[in-house]
Amino acid sequence: MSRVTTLAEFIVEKQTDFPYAQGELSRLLTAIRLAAKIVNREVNKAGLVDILGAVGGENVQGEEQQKLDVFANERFINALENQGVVCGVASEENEDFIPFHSDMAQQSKYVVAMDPLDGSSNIDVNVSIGTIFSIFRRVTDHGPAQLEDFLQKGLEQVAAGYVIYGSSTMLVYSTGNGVNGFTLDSSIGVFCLSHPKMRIPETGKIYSINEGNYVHFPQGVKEYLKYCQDHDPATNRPYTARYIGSLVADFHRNLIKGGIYIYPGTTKNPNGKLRLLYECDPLAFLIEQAGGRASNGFKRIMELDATELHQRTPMFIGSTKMVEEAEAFMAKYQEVPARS
Ligand code: AHM
Ligand code: MG
Repeated sequence: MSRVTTLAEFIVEKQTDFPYAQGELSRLLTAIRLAAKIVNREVNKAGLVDILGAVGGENVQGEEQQKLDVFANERFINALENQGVVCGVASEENEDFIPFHSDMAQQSKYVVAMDPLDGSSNIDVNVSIGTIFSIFRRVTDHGPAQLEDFLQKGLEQVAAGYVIYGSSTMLVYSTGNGVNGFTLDSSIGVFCLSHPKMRIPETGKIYSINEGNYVHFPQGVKEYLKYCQDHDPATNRPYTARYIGSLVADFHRNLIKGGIYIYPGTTKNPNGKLRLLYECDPLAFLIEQAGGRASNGFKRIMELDATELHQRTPMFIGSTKMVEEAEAFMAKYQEVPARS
């Protein structure tokens, strides 16, 4: 039997990449790993809990049912707070960031921005969902986290990753030295290295976008979609459309197979829907680490200024050549997004 590398072993091995971190980043990743397993356990029984909780909204223990995204948020925050590995967390679920006050937390070097359960509208229909996280080194000296610790450019990320709760559960992350994917062996509760050194194909055949919003799209996106659907065997067109509506799942598929995911600005929402700090920046970090590209149609995602915790941005992300093609259409029709 070939030797299996567990995520725990891998994190310790890679600790030497960050000699200045004195194990802090490793402990942080360990906290995320633990929370991911707990959330995975709940996600897997989501349908069952719904049935049990259908009468009066309580489960068999008489506990009030919690929405899974709230549960995931609490688990990740608790894991990070209990380990004292970050001085604060910003989450999609909380309007303000949460500063931590323990002695250890106040001394720690990092903050985490996260979407604890992305695509949660898909839970009820048994479609893959995910957790996305981004790790920054704090800019303040010590004490509980401050807003400026979070409002950093994506370029400043120390690490980023996601967990996909799908047909199997995977944790995919990067500390800036390539991207590695670990699949949870649920029989032993251990994440095992299954996708070492992930690379996105330079080009692909898949485009992912919510075409239902077509009428509101900028002209550049409309023209690019026409291009995707044109018949041209030399460039493998027409491409194929795949859209789950669960960002992590759409991203994960395109990372492995090659493709482009677009959530553009629209006439109704010029900055699109996705959030810069905990959805776009971490996935941009990963895609670049895997050899791909991410922009708002004009500018690299990781170079965008962060001015608000829940700021939105259009996003074009995936195989380098496909993103460049889409950007060329955007440039041709020059519709610069509201925030650039
Ligand atoms: P959420 O953070 O409220 O779950 O919303 C984010 C989700 C992404 O997972 C997905 O890619 C996108 O919203 C889908 O949006 P739409 O339904 O507009 O296509
Ligand atoms: Mg989300």
